[in-house]
Amino acid sequence: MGKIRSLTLWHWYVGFAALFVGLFFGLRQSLARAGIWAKYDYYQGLTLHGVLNALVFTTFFIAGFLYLTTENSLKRPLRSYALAWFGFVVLLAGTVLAAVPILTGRASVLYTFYPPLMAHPSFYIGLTLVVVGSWIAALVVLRTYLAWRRENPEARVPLMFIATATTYIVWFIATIGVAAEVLFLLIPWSLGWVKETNPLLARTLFWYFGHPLVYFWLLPAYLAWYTIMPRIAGGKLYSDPMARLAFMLFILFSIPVGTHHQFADPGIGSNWKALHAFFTFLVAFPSLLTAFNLAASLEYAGKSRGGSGLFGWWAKLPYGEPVFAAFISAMILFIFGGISGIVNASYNLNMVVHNTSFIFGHFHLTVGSAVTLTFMGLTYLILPRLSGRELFGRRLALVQSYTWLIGMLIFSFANMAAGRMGVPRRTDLGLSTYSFPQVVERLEKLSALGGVILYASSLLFFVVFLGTLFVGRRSKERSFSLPVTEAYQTEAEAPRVLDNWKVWIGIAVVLIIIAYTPVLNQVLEISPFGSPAYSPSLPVPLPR
Ligand code: HAS
Repeated sequence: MGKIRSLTLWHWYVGFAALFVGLFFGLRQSLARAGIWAKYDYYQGLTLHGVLNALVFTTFFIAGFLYLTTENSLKRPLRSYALAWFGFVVLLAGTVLAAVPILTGRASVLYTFYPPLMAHPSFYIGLTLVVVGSWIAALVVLRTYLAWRRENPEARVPLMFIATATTYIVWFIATIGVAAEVLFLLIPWSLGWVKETNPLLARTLFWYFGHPLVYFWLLPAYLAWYTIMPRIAGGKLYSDPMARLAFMLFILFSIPVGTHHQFADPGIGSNWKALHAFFTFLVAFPSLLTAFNLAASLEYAGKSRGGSGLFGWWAKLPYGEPVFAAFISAMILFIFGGISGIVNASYNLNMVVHNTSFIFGHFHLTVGSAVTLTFMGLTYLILPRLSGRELFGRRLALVQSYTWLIGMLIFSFANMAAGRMGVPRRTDLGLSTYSFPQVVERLEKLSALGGVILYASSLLFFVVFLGTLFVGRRSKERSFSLPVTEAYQTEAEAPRVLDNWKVWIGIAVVLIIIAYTPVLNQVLEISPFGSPAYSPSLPVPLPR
């Protein structure tokens, strides 16, 4: 099992290095929008922030973490380590290829890289390699599962592996969309082989990928909340079968919903947008199941720690334990992230909030909190085990989680309020000619305050991270096993169909065909719909 240590750690080193740089540009964004520290290339900074945090950090962290959960849940070594390391090298090479043009100002296309914004070809080729690297990681997990299945033909799949595999299934189906966009549209266009590209088709393929991408981020956090958090809280998971059902529903509904990012786009019929809106409400359902299951698990934990009454258990939870502090803060923030997601998904309300700062209020509560803060909590749990050192600065880690909670509440609520007044996202407000009521100025200052608190909180995280690696007290044992939770309602009570991948993947494919055939058909019908290239960073020349 020792080989897993360096494999996971190296993925995390790269992931956290990306986060470190990306978070600085987050601070710069919030200060620039408030007019406090405005002089810099806003779009280059926004691209660095989005790509490094949302794409690079998450992919490396998740790949490293899911190797660990695969070994832990299946209780066998990966097949094979050489392939896993090869995947790491491909991921790294892709990251470097994509990062160089961003850093040199030749790929200021934001993390969604919508055409007609054009990047240097190296950016698209790098992203392709990142996707290929993640497929290799998924292949390693698949091969390990198949070997386990051969050795254990009758065994139930452990919940931790259900979560691991669901993450990669959703990811694999989703990345087919972005692979098609990049390979057939963006790379030939950026290399000058074709003069124009089709922005609507590219956006549609991107969002086929882009929405399930958010569940690729979320599901490893759910894995931690379901299979680790109840034990840390001192209890058990309320229902294993309900958790399995939630993961299977994610396979069904993560993908046929992408058009909810395109409600304002022309060329796609409102009936099909309404169908995607309907599926979006269905994809919120497994999260509602999760909220219920986890709240019940926390209630059991609080009661078994001596809490009583309707709310007395709440006070008994271990808020002074850094891992729990990070998890519970992430979960509380996700309640607001979920509510704002449902606002976004409502066709008519979306018209009010689309392309406003409400949207990044939403996604900082989701990927920026539910996911990132959970990953930080996992680091507090796992880094000492992998490094053989005790967690450095337990108090700092506690302060870090709660300042993230406070900073994010200020940041996101300020931006959601400003968004409702029409403040745009992805706009250098310092340079824009919009004029807003004075209250907006105050909200932007409040958002900057949230940004500063968040940045300070992230610095604390890096102090704990590096302190644990280099100066943490050496602990006697080094362990690669995760503290896995037991369940009150166990897997034995779960119907067998909840482990049957073929059924769920099969239904998912049918739903995707129903949701996407008419949409793609309409988009292609109004093609060719070409556009030449454009760069938002005006002083920076186009790549060709
Ligand atoms: Fe979203 C836009 C709809 C979830 C990320 N989303 C975005 C963007 C990002 C993003 C990055 O329909 C911007 C993309 C861009 O750049 O343009 N989103 C939803 C919906 C959900 C949702 C319906 N989003 C996420 C997650 C993300 C994420 C998760 C990242 C990880 N989102 C949208 C829509 C848009 C959008 C539209 C397009 C907007 C536009 O116009 O551009 C749902 O999955 C949310 C369901 C979640 C819940 C919450 C469950 C709560 C739990 C915590 C329980 C807590 C406990 C603690 C138990 C229903 C599980 C104890 C507490 C006690 C009190 C006891």
